[in-house]
Amino acid sequence: MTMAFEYDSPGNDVGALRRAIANKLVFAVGKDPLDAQPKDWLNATFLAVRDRLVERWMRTSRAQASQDARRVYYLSMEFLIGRALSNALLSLDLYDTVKEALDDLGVNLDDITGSEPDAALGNGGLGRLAACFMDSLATLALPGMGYGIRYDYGMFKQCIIGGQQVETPDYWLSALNVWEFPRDEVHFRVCFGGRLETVNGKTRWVDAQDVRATAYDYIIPGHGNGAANTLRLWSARASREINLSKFNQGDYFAAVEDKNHSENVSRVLYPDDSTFSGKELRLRQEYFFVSASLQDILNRFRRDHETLGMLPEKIAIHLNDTHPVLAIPELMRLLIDEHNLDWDTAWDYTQRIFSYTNHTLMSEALETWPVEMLGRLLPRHLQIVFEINECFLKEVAAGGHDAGFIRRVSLIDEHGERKVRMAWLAVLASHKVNGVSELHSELMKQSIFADFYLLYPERFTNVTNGITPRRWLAQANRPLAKLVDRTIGQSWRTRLDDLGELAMQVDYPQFVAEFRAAKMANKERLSNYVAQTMGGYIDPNALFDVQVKRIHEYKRQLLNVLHVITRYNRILKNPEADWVPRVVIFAGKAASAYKMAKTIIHLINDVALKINTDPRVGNLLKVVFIPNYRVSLAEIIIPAADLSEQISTAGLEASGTGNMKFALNGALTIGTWDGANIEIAEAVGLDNIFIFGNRADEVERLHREGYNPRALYEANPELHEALTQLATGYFTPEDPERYRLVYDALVNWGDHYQLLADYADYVATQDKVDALWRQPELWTQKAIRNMAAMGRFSSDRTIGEYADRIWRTSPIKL
Ligand code: 26Q
Repeated sequence: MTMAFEYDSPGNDVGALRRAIANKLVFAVGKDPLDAQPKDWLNATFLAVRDRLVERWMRTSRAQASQDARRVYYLSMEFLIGRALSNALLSLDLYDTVKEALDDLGVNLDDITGSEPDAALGNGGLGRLAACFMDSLATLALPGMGYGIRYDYGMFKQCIIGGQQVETPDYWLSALNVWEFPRDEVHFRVCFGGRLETVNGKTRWVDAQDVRATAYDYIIPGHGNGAANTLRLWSARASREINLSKFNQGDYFAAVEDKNHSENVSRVLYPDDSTFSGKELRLRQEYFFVSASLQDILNRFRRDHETLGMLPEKIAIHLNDTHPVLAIPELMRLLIDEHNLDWDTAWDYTQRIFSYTNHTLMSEALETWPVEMLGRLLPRHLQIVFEINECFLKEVAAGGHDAGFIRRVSLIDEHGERKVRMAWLAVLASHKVNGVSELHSELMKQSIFADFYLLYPERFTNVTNGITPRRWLAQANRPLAKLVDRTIGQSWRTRLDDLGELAMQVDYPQFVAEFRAAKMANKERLSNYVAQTMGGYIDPNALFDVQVKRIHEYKRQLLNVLHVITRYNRILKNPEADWVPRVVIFAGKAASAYKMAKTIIHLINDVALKINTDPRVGNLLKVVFIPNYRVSLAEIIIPAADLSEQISTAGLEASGTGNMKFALNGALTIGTWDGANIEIAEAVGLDNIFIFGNRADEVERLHREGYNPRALYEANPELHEALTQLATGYFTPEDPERYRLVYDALVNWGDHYQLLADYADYVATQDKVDALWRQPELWTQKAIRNMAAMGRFSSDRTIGEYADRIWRTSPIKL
C-alpha cells in the first residue's frame, strides 16, 4: 500500500450523518432533494450507513486472514434476510442519530425503512434460521461466511383474490440494490453434462457445458462489536454473452436463448417448503452454488497456505439440510482431479470438514435424485458417489451386517428407478450430524437414521435452534425493548440470559402495567396495518390469537379453523354469555402446487367472511387472514400477539422458531408437545404455557395400530357439527361441495395428521386460555415469565454450541 492512500473515516454525529445523506442523495443517487421520493432517501441513507460499515468489514476480513483462524462456511440454498437498514442502524447504535439527521432534512426514518423491499431468498423456517445464524456469527465475531444463491426472483408475493391465494413474482432487484457489492472479478466456471475420459489412470470430465458464477457480497453487521461478516451469493452469467456461431448464422433468437438458458440457473427460488420435487433445474441450482462456493473456498485457502495439508484444520463446511450435499462429491472431485490428492486423503479431509443439519423427518421432504439425471448432468459426481458407496458397503459387510441392512444403508435406493439418497450421503461424509431440537434429534436417531446411528453413534448430536434478539426484539418491538432497557439495561441484546432478571418484575405493578402498555401499542400498530392494507377494524382490546407460518397439513391450521368454527357455533347458541372477544389471525404462504394447503387458505377466508359479517357475533369473534406473510410482516404481527399457536402433530415439527419469537415478545403459547415447544415449556414452566394433545409416542402408536377418526367425529357433538358444516357447504352455500374433500380427508380417509384425536383437548385448552384472559394481571405476569425465560433461545447460544462442539472454531480478536 502506498503512503498516498488516505481516506476520511466517516463521522457518526448528527451533523456528519446529515451531510453524508445529503451528499449521497445528490452525488450517488443523483436526485434533487426537491424531487426525491422515499426510495431515493432510502438509497441515500443506505449508502451513508454502508460507508460506516465498510471499515469494520475490511478490518474483520483482515483479522480473519491474519489470525488464520479456523473458518466456517455455512452453505444454504436459502437466506431469508428481510430488510437490512434498521438492522444495520441498530448494530451501529446509530438509529436515533440517523432519525434525527433525517428529521433535519424533513424526512421520516420510519417512512423510508417501510419502503425497503424484503430480501426474501427463502421459504420459511430453514431460510430464516440461516439469516439468524449469519447475525449471530457476526455478533460473536466468529470467522466465517455464508454462501448461497442470488435469486433474481425471491419468494413469490401472495395476493388473496376471492379468498384464494394468487402468486405474483417478486422481482426484488428492480430497486437499485445498494446493499450488495457486485464482485465482477470473482467468478468461477461451473460445468454440466459432458462425459468422462480416462487418461493414464486419471479421470477427466470433458465436453461439458458451462455457466459462470459471479459473486455478490452482502455485509452482515455484528451487533455492537465492530465486526462485519460476508454473505456471498452467486448469480449465473452465460459464460459467453451470446452464442457467436448461431449469431453469425443469423439466428439471433437462438443465440440469446442459450444465454437465457444458462442464466436461468439463478433465476428463481423454488417455493416449496417441506416437500421434495425432483426437478432438474433445482439440481442445477444446487450444484451451481456449491461448486462456485467450494472453488472460492479452496482459492482463498491456497492464497494463504502453501499446500493443502492443513485444510481440514483450517476450514469447516456446514450443510444446511441436504440441499448443498453435492458439496461432498464436489470437494472430492476438486481434491482428486484438480489438486492431485489420493482418494483416501481426500475422503479423510472431507469427513473432517463437513457437518450436516437435518431439518425434517418427513419422508416426502427427503431429497433423492434419480441416478439417470445425476449421471447425465454430473457424470463425475455420480462416479464419485458410487465409489464412496462401494467403499462404505464393503466396510458394512465386513462388520457382519446382513443384506437387508446393506440395502437400507446403501447410498443408492434400488427400488424402482434408482436414486441417490442425499441424506445418507450427508451422514456418511460428515463428522457431526445434528437435529434442531431435543425431541427431533432423538427421533432422528430412532427413525430415519436408526441404521446409521448403529454404525456411528458418536456422530449424532443436538443443537436446538434459536433466534436473533436483535431483529426479533430490539428491532421488531421497540416499545418493549425500551421498557426492558429502562429496567435491566441493554446487555440482553448480546446476552439474552440477562432477561432472567425480568422475572422478579412480576411483583411490580408499575412494570406489569408498562408491559401491558407496550403490548397494547403493538396491537394498535397491527390493527392500523390491517385497516390500511385490508380494510376492516380489529379491536386491540380483544385477545389476539395468532398462527403465522407456512401453510402445511402437519402444522394443522385446519385444527385452528375447527376451533374457530366451534367457537362461532357456541356464540350463536348462547350470544348473551360472557365471551372473551378474540381476533384469530392467520398468515402464511402455500406452495404453489400444494392443493390442500391452498384449499385451507380458501377455507380460512370463507369462514372469516361468514363470521365477520354475522351481526349476531359482532366483536366477539373476528377472523383475519393477512396476505403475503414475510419477515417484515412478521416483525409487525409477532409483537402484537397475545396467544401463539404452535399446534403441529407431535413428532412432525422439527423445532419451530416462530414459537421462540412469540414467547420472547410476551405471548403465551398454546401448543403440542413437539419440537422446541417442549424446551420452551421446560424453560417457562408448565404453569406458564398451554400444552395439549397426544405426544409423539401416542401419535406413532395410533399410526401403527390404526386410528378411527370417524368414531371421534360421531362421538363428539361439537366436532360433528363443525365437520358437517364443512361437508355440507354451511360456509359456502353458493358452492356447497367446496370443502367436501377436506371433510373426507379427516373423517373418511384416515386423518393423517390426527386432528380429530387432539380436537377435544385443544378446544378445552382454548377454554382455559379464555379463563386466564379474564385475569389480566395474571395473564401479563405469565407473559413476563415467558419473556424472562427465553435466554436459552438466542441464536447466539445456538451458534456458540455449533462453534464449540461441531466447527471447533473461536472468535477472532478485533
Ligand atoms: C427441497 C427440494 C426441492 C425443493 C424444495 C426443497 C425444500 C426447501 C425448503 C425442502 C424443505 C425446505 C424447508 C424446510 C424447513 O424450513 N424446515 C424447518 O426448519 C426450521 C429450522 O430448523 C424448523 O424450525 C422447522 O421445524 C422446520 O420445518
